[in-house]
Amino acid sequence: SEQDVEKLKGNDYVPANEHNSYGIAKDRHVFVIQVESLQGFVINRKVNGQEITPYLNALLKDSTYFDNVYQQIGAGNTSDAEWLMHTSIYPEGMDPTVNVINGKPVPSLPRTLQRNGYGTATYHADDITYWNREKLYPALGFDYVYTNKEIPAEQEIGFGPADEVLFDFAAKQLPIQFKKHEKIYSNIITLTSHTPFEMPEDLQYLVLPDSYDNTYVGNYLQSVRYTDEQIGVFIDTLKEVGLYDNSLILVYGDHSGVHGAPVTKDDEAILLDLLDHPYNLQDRFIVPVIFSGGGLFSGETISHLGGQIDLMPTLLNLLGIEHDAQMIGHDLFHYENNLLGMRYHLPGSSFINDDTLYVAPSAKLPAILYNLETMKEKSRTNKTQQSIDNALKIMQQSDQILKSYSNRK
Ligand code: GP9
Repeated sequence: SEQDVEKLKGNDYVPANEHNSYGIAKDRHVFVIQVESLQGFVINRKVNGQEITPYLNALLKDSTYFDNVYQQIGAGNTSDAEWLMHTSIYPEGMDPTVNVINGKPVPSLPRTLQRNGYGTATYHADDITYWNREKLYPALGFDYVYTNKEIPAEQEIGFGPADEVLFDFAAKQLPIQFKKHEKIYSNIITLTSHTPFEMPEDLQYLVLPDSYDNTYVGNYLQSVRYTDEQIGVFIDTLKEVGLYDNSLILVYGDHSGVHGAPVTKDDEAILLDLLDHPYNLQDRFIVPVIFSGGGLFSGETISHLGGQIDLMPTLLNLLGIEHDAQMIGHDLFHYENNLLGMRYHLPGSSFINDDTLYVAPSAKLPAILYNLETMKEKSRTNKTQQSIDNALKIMQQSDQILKSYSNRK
């Protein structure tokens, strides 16, 4: 039951008056922007004297920024992040979740918003068959689905039209949506900052040292800088048309772009230069989470430990809306502590809690325990063993729910 999950996580509830967030965005329009490969380490960071994400950094002044939230995707990468956002149930892990649910309707954020008077639309500029989104989107129940069939095939970079084409299209849909719905939910999945991050010369806005030329990380920074600007342009559009002050906006990263060990020694040196420490698992797995919207937030940074599983409950808390099914995640405003099961990008039964990152044993390597603050190895205690057991139970509970969805008639 829900209570069991709470008990397993051993969470401490932060009283509501400390972060007065319940229902503060009631009846507002909702814009969720899931950003391809956006990692936490680029936020508020400079390279060669220039901000990597100047537009998001400026947005933070009007936002609450959660800077300690981990990616939790499985083999379905971007589509698993969409799953986590829209169900607050763990992804399957070794298979893309969409392949397990097989298109059957599931309790979801779009359905809950529809019951509360919202029209719901999702936008992604790739072919809908990538990650079987032709099954994922009906399962999640969006009213409107816009992919590369509708979004103009202009300024193609990598997999499809550049993010500015996507955002421009989404902005142009707004008046059409408002003809049919009083309140709208727009879910926008960006694409341009996808590996290998090779941007046309004229869209490389950062002036980087020569040593960054043609490196994986150098290219990554350029593509993130480009997408950051397109998010800024879209938010400016919301301001211009008078929607910003009546909207709740969530921007977050789907998963890492710089995976595992950097590709070359040059990349390693660049990361060391940028971060002042060797690139570690926290740098790799933390995704930025930014809640914004006119007049709602005052630039606070909250470091409660969280995962993508917490995005939906946090959003619904701000809207003051109840979901009609169990969510595994938490409202990030109100839970200081957390126990996050990890799988796929770390071996199954790995977890993160407030002081530990536990990497479960794999076929090749024994288990490793890290002190989460120092990222130095530490030894196993009874308490750790309890957390390992609890993390496994939480994931099993979530899997039961997933299974019940896939067995639905
Ligand atoms: C594919 C795009 C990228 O449509 O969303 O997916 P990824 O390769 O990052 O999982």
